Amino acid sequence: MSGLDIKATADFLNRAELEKKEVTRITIEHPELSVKDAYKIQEELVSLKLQNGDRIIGPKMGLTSQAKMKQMNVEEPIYGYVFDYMLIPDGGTLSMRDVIHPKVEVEIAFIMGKDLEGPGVTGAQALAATEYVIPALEIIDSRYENFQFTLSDVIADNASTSRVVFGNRMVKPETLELDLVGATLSINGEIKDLGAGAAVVGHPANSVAMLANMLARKGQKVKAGDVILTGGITGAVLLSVGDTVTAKLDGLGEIGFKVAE
Ligand code: 0L1
Ligand code: MG
Repeated sequence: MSGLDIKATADFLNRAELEKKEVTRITIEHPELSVKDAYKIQEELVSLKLQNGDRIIGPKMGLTSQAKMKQMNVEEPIYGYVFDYMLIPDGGTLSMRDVIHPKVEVEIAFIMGKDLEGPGVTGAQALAATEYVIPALEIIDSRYENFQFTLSDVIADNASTSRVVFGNRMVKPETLELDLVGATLSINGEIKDLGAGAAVVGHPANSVAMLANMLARKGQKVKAGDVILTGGITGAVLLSVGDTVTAKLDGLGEIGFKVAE
């Protein structure tokens, strides 16, 4: 790739996140940035965080809805990583000082009981390797100006991952029809969006299978103990100071957080 320094770009994006400062997207200066090189930048960014002592909670899948895939003109979702410093307890507070222009979406997270190694992993195999499912709220926060990016930009930026609220109620996956799980996303008591598990590539377990198959391309796997965000059931809604966010999911319960200065 002409003239783009992978390590320097990862450092640039990591600083933007740490300093809560929006930056010009990479592809303005480097329109040639490929998906493959974007994942190399993401890998460097993950290494920087690990060197800093941050711990991976698990991978996350993004762009898993028909709407987001169409908007980005892609046929495959993307992945990034959730770190321990990103966790907000259920009922806790997101400080606007820690983020740039956050949005929230409702998701189902999978807690893996067994390793899952691609290629060729199916949704049924992913489900069989899952110990529990839990409700989640993902707060995405692109580091790019105006939340605008190309596919390569957003991959390099760790798929906009910023904060996560996990519910404490763990449910065995076989007790629910996860594609039929309905969810609402309310802000200050008003429903802003709703959806069903099927919004996530037909079934949230398909998302985990796709993740295993994508990781296999670089010799990696989904690991027992990983907590995986499978993708948005609802659309992502912009947050403001003073918001009280609540998600209700059929059979998984209610979770939420507040947004403060
Ligand atoms: O979790 C997601 O689906 C976000 C993926 C990146 C795209 C975005 O920031 O909307
Ligand atoms: Mg998400």
